[in-house]
Amino acid sequence: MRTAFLKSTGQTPVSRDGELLTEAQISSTVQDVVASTQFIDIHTHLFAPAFGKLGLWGIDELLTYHYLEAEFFRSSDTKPEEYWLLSKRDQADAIWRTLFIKNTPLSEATRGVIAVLKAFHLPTDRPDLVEARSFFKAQTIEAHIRKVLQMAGVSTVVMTNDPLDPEEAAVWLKGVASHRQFRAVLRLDRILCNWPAHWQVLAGQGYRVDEQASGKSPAEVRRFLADWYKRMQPVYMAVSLPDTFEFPKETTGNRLLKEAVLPACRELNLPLSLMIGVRKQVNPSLRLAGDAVGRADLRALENLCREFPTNRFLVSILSRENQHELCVYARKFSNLMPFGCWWFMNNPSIVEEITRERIEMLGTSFIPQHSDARVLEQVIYKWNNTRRTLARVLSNTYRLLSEDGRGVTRGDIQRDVTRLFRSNAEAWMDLRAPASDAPAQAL
Ligand code: FIX
Ligand code: ZN
Repeated sequence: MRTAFLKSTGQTPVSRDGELLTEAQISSTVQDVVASTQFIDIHTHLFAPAFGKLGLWGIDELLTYHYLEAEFFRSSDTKPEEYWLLSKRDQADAIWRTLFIKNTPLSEATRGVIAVLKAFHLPTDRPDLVEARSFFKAQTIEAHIRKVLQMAGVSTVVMTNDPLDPEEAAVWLKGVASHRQFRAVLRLDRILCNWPAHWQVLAGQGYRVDEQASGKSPAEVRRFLADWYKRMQPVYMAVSLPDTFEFPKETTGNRLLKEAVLPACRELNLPLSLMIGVRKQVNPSLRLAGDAVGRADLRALENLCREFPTNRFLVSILSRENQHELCVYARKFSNLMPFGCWWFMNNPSIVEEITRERIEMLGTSFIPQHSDARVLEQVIYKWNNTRRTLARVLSNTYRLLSEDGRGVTRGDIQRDVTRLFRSNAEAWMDLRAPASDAPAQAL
């Protein structure tokens, strides 16, 4: 796919590292550097092969992505309650027929499926999925993962790992071999956002906690985090927070954040990822597709960054209306790292707007994108879209710099693209491949 990316831009010859680029060379050099640099994908819902069925891939999973399910219900007479009774295969057939045959696949998510089919030289206009299904059926997951990440230009995939998800916890508790290209994250939504529904799982594992998270509970949650740190070797801890998140505010979640999670992150030298702005289940009948977005009050973030200056906060905000103030806060707090164009933000028109604003206010001191991929092959189109947009934004910025009086070399561009898509993340978390493929500690 990246070769196709290069070809699609009608390259003029690019220059060597130290030579000042002519204006005509800037764009082609940026394209070449963006296309040839391997990126780190710092937030996904993908899983290493050892997690078996938790890892989603193939055409039926691509088509039943919750972004496409939301679009399907707008263009079909099928009611959600009827759709959920269908098999995965029948759901995929219904979505293919409705969004790709009866209608033109113009949305970002439908175009993404077309881009994946094209990347594997599969037909993109067939009335059915016979050929696509037989192609994916013929793949073996380990080789397929290597191929897909190579096509996407991604060296490292950061997962989302929930120690309170029974299916996933079972894999970790058995001991799971680490994978060279996958790193773990300790996801804390059930602890920080829904303690009353989940505290008994910790109690059941021997942690002396209670429903009010009183007494020794924060210390015991800290012990739980330390135990799962040993088991998972996460590169950061993470939580998704609603648009109504406030800090400070007397809540169980905030007490656990302050007395357990933030001290644990300092002790273990881990950033905490805050993903703020989700309005959960505004339409429950759509299930995973039923979440929406709300503008958050980022003074909560300001208070956290100021009150905990030795904690590092990786931050992605869901509302477009919060993006400019996130950049302002990043200028105030160097322990705040904005990352990605998350979820409803991950559309080329908005990615362009946000990335230009970030470069204008932060230079290269931010992480422009993550894929949030839930299905393996999505990284192909999500990262191709990012490369296409970033190349345009960066070329324009270098042209402005050149006009303002400072020449640009290929070496400059390589250093900047590497910082944006690799070293900013590497400076904040230990992304080196795990020591060996020995199983993570099964305590
Ligand atoms: O909280 C998250 O990690 C979100 O990215 C997901 O919950 C969301 O469903 C998603 O996949 C968005 O792209
Ligand atoms: Zn996500």
